[in-house]
Amino acid sequence: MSNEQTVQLAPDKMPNHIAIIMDGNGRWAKRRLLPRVAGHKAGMENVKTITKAASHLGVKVLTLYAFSTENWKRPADEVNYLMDLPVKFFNKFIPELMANNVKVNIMGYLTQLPAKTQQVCHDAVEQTKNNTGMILNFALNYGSRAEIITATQKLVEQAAAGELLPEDITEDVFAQQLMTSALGEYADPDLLIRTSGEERLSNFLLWQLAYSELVFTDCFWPDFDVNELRQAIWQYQQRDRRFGGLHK
Ligand code: V0D
Repeated sequence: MSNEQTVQLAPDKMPNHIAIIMDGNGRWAKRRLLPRVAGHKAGMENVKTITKAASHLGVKVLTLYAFSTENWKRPADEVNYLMDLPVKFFNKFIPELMANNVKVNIMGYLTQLPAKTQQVCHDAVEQTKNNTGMILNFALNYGSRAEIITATQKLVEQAAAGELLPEDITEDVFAQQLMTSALGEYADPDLLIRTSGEERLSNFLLWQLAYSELVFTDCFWPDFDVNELRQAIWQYQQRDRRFGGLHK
């Protein structure tokens, strides 16, 4: 990867919402003959680096896929370590999030997480709720198909109560039931980045990524630095976004 040079970005074409699938922590560790959890720890440190960089670049929302509903299939000790990362993250980084005016949002099926993980997530949202800068949006125990099913269940409940007719269900009405509705006008990512060479969505934001630009890099997440971020944004800025139409 050519991350020696800093690419020139167009300030008027910055993506408002960047979503990242933070892949490759285990492979980063393996390459260094370290245990997988050392990769997760380095990955967590990099969340701080990229949060700061994105905030300084003027990004409005940074969504990070931290733990999927499928990650429970990993060995128990690895899952236990992962569940402690939000605690470690906030103990270490809350002052910096405050200094950078970053507001934390968390989406996912949080009630299935250990009580202490839920508590620290709740505390972080609470402590940063009056910050007016970038939204740092963690997807935790998140799965996109489950999110779409939950949204559908809520709409069917409204319909069964006689509060909603089939023809009332528009894209906007449906999107209001998704977890990203908390992000308001920036609910849909402009740019999705997946690190570590895999080129698939893995049940992440299937509805919301309908018109997003996708950028894949071979870089492992702990090595994905500010210059890698700038290069991904540069790629985004070279593309011609059409949103299904013929012209912007
Ligand atoms: C491990 C790379 C930050 C991906 C980043 C529970 C895999 C490091 C958080 C975090 C994880 C989550 C919620 C929150 C604050 C911080 C995190 C997990 C994994 C899974 F409110 N990094 N991080 N959570 N990794």
